[in-house]
Amino acid sequence: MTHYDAPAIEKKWQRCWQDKECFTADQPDSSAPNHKPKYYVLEMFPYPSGRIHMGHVRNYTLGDVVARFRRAQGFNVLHPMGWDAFGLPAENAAMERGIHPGKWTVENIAAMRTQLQSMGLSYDWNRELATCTPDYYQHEQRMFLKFLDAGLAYRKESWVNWDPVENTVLANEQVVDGRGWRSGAPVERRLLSQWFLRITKYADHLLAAIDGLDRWPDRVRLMQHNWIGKSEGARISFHITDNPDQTDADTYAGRAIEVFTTRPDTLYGASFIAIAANHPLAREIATHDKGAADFAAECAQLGTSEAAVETADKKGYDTGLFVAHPVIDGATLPVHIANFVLMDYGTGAIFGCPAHDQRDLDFATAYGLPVLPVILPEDAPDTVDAGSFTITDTAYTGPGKLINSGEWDGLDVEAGKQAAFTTLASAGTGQAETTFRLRDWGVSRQRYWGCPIPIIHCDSCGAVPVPDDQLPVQLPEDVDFTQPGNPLANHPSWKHTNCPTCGKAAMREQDTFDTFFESSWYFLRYCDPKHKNGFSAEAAQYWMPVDQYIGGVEHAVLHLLYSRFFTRALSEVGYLDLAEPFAGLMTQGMVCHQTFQDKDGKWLFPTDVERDGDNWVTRSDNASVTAGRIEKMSKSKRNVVDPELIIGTYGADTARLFMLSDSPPERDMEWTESGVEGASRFLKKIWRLAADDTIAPPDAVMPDTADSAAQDLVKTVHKTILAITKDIEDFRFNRAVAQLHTLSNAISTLAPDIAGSAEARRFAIENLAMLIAPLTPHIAEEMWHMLGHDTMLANTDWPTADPAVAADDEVEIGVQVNGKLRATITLPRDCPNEDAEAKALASDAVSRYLEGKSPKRVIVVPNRIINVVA
Ligand code: ANZ
Ligand code: ZN
Repeated sequence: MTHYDAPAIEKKWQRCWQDKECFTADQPDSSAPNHKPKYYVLEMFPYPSGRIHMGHVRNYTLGDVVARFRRAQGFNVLHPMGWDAFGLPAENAAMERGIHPGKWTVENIAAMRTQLQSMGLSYDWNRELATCTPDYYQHEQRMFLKFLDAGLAYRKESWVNWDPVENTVLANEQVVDGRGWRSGAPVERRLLSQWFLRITKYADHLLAAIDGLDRWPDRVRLMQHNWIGKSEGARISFHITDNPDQTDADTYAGRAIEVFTTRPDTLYGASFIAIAANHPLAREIATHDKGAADFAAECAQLGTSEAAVETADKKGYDTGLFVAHPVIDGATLPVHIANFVLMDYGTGAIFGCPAHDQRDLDFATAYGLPVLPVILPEDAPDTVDAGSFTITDTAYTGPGKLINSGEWDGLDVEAGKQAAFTTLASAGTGQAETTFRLRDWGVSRQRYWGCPIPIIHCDSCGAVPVPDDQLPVQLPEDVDFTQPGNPLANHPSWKHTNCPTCGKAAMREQDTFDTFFESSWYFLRYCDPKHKNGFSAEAAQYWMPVDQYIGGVEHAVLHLLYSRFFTRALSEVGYLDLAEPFAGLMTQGMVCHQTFQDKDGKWLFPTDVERDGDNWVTRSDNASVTAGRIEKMSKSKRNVVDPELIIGTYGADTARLFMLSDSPPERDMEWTESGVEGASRFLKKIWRLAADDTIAPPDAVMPDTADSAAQDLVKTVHKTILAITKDIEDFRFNRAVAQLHTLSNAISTLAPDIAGSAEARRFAIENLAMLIAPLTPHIAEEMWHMLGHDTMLANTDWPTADPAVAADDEVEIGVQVNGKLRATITLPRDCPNEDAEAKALASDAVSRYLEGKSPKRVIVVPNRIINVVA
């Protein structure tokens, strides 16, 4: 070969790695004694959309570097790949193009597998899985039934977003401005009976264990923390009064409205009670009060998402009912139905204290309710007191002293809370309570392309589990996507069956699981992908936890939390014994690209434009182009680059190298043509180094007569090994790339004809191949063979450095005088302390500070620092 022919090289080595099964993980129970420590590296598996994008390229390159590096270091590495294959896009394809979701998915998987394989990723393909196969999902049906037995799954009525035109439930993300994303119809809220997993059972545990996840990004830990959202406060009962002006009051008098609050200290400032529109009391009132019913319908259009509720104008409906204040004798508060109170948080009812809560203040202002401050700010000027302190349009939420609060006056917020607990407890109207923001996980979806929920509904026996010998419940193949609604429900025969308990005609459950169900345990399936129970406890115990998990930060909450729940729940029902699934987590940044628009504002692909001096023009007709911001690659703005095109043009190694060189993995990076060109040039350069026939043959030893420049190169190699090892361990791949550049420069600038040059360069190029192998494995393997090896570099140990050789003979160390750095001096490494002291004192800077006097003391920390006490 006369030049670096990436496509040929890459295909050759991909085939070779596969033939030699270089990346097959050893089973823990294999007969050969296996002393290797295990290392499980996992990238979040892709949804088989049909084509890989640059985000995938980045994600899988990062994982592959770790996998190849750890393998070279002597670990038994598990590095699997599979497909998160259930989900809505397949159903959309079915509706739009009449192709069966299963067929569409299988075709996409095949196409994407080929693309991934062209990247040279070191996966153990024997463990590949696709979650849409009965072979996979049958295990979740069994898991679910075990959860049901253990009380970890249950059925409950719950509110959903309902699209009245499509006749289907919508996920929160499918509700756009209160309308169905596809039909555009105003969304309604409906009460449906759905299955839930009891994640809240572990709320405290999931929260506390975050502290132990010390190899997770702080940002993700915080997000998990907030999502679980532990709130400590009180539950207070407000009793409905018998109000003579109110005709329906009698029906309600004496009944209590339970309220959850984190601020019982503000109880004296309460001016109203607000309940959610779907609170049982509100629903009861709506049955005979048209105004309440209309208001509930209006609220229903808001959708169920917290974000929608947060941003909406505060609106309410006065029920005309009153409750007695639990602490102030004779005082009453009006009861409103309000759009900002959520039914599924706390108790679905609040007491409003407008002075100290912004939402309550907005509400009180809109409806003319009193605003009584009960906390005087800590930093209030002396001239302001309980009598004169007022709140106008901003609630005060900070610390301070209680005012206008009877015997609690003068207490601070914390003491006020304690006083409230005591008063409420002795009156029997309240007690301390902890609430979590985390809710149980609703897993029912009214969709076809998901795992069927293995339940049969019988009029006499209720919800009956499908008996084990009838599992898996498989999806019917012949489904009709032309009718609106859930195809499983529309199927003429599939749903009809007999009750396993009494034998009477019964109906199958027609919902399928949320697709997060599949991704909550796939990492366990990889441990033992053929096992009849999903996975064996032994295999899971051996491989788990995942040592390094890598993926997008968009999964920082739900997927990770559900997986953390699943390992706990599966442990509880006997599958394994493990709490945390992912010991290390790396969340990669986005791949960004400049955006381009034509004169009409239409987005243009980067391949449609070219440079024209300082400007950009269209390739087709030289029309002027506006170059816009650098943004996350997205189809809508067309600022995407097709990985297949890059790999086809430059080769996978170039794509991988550029992905790694630009920025640290957790940061966003910009994809640029010049960056790709640079990576490509570098690879051509190192290929030529290996092709150079002036280097020494294998096993050549450095001659004693070697020139010092040749010896320096050897030293540089040892240093580079140490540095790159550390860089890869620390996920600083961009720094590793910079080190490789330095090394290759050192090699190419060493004069070829000096003594030891040929030997030093052979040593350096061999190590260069080994060090770059995790990053750009194909060219590394090629160089290895060009250098005369017939072993596989993929099976070769990571190079080790001799720290003595790597160490510099001289060190630069700082000299402090009375704690301040005054000078930097160069000393021979490990020189005697007396010499170090003498040289320090002799330096100009130090002698200037000593002014001829001798120092009180000199402390030498060898090779690090010298402290002079004057
Ligand atoms: C009275 C009060 C006075 C409140 C005050 C706050 C400030 P976190 O911290 O998020 O738990 N709340 C309770 N349940 C609610 C629901 N279902 N929908 C909307 N809001 C609800 O917030 C707890 C506070 O949020 C509670 O404390 C309650 O308002 C409100 F000066 O009670 B507070
Ligand atoms: Zn029955």
